[in-house]
Amino acid sequence: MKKDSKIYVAGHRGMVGSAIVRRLQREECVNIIIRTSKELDLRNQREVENFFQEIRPEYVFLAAAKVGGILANNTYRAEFLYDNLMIQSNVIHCAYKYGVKKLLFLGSSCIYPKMSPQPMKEEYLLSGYLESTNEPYAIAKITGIKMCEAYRAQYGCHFVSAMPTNLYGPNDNYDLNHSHVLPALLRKFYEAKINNQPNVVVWGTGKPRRELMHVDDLADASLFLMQHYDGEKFVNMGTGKDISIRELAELIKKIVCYKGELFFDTSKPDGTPRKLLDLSYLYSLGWRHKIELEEGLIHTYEDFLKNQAGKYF
Ligand code: GFB
Repeated sequence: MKKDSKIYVAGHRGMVGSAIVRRLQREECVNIIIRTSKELDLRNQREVENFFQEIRPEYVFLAAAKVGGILANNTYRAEFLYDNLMIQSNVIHCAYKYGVKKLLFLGSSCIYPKMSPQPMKEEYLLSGYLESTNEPYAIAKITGIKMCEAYRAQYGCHFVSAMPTNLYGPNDNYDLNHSHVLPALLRKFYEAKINNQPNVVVWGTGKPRRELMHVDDLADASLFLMQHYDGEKFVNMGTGKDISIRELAELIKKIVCYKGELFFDTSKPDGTPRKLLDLSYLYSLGWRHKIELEEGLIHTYEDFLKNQAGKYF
């Protein structure tokens, strides 16, 4: 990939896509192609065909997806399945049809079985039942992996898949019903502090563990794979360290300087008990994360205060 290559970032307005654009800009890439979902509905086969026929991108970062936390996944099951299947199928097929040199498909660590041995190796895929709350999303992402593999096998396409762990960072979603745990807790502790609320409600038991990777590390790893990896096997991407939801809540409480109590609402689902990724394959390729959780959390809270807090008041 060269600085003047035609690089399409699908999903550039999301947390992942915007981080990838920032990382490409740092590389002084001068031909980054982006389209909003109003300009190009990736669920619409004809629109995607017309876009690829006209623009002919050379490289594609497929970061567009319908994403959300445990409640959103469990509420909008049909949308999570349909939207993600349509987006990825249209983009992957047109990337083949219009000669894209290389495509990177981004999935999620929820593709692994709910009770998978930990840490989870890439070969554990499809070795057991999925977690029910995000099964539609997981099935869609597994299909994306298999589609990239099949297009490589039949047509020789240079399509690579990467499976990131739970992500956080600038431009995250802070809607309390649709977001993931980290942004939800940042906002909840912030609002509890400024409104002098006596406690903050944390969903579930607090016992599940999550591995949390800063999205700037993900963007760096994505560029690394696009430049240096062209294998059939998909690649786990993470930090190799996890934390319980209770410990995460305590850490965010400290960073926000909130003095009240935690209340665990066990009527809400815990979801997968643990989903720590095995990163030995990624490490063997030569990449490791740089941003540790506490440092990443502090920067993300600063970004929230600067760019997000005002939206809710
Ligand atoms: O981040 P999260 O929504 O998604 O939830 P998953 C992680 C854990 O945090 C669950 C708990 O055990 C939640 O019950 N939690 C505690 C909270 N308080 C909150 C809160 O206020 N909001 C939220 N959202 N959670 C997602 C999948 O699973 O992981 C997606 O549903 C995707 O498909 C994503 O794969 C990476 O980590 O459980």
